Amino acid sequence: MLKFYYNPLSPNARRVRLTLLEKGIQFEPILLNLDGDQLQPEFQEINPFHHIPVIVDNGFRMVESLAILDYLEAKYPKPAMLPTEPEALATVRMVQMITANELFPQVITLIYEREDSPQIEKAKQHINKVMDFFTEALGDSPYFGNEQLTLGDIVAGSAVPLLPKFGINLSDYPRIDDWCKRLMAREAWRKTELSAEEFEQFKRRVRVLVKLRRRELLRENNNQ
Ligand SMILES: N[C@@H](CCC(=O)N[C@@H](CS)C(=O)NCC(=O)O)C(=O)O
Repeated sequence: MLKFYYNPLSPNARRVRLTLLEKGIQFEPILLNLDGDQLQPEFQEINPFHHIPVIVDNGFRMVESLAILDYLEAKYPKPAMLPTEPEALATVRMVQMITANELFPQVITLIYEREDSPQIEKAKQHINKVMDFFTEALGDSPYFGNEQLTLGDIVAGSAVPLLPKFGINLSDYPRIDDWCKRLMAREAWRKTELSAEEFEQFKRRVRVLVKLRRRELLRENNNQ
């Protein structure tokens, strides 16, 4: 059976978990606490970059959530979650990459930086830009690029619904707000949603991981 290395607090792992649930793929969940267990040699052998999510399917090991989603789509094509029409496919890809490259780093800033830091206001302004872009990309469609749920919804839908918890009001973006409500009504989203306590735990875990990452970078730079 497909093995899935994950932690329920991880938004990147949630992308994969949502896809597995939406496609009805059977899997064996393997929990990583991310308390240092990801740095142990046994896990580094599975992922030398010590990240979750990872899947192992029929002995084939995959890291990087977006690559895993493509694999799952190709290997388990029903229900189809990638449109084939060029503009629709491009919309899905843009939404995935913008979530990963433009939105997610700003969410990390909101979690990590002090409330009075000028970085917070900058992060919020950038997030507003992303929301404007997403509003245009969604247009009148119920989902990004399609009438049915796509891998764009999976990726953006693991991050955008968290924004109100950071004081970003989605009612300023009515189409995105409706889209979020549409997602939250789905069983896969309800099953993987974080409780208030888990959300606090997630923020604490992010702060620790960012600190560790910064220390690691500093050590690498000093060794150069
Ligand atoms: N680009 C990777 C990022 C994965 C990632 O950053 N995972 C975090 C959890 S959300 C992690 O495992 N962190 C542990 C660590 O950095 O040691 C992906 O999309 O899969």
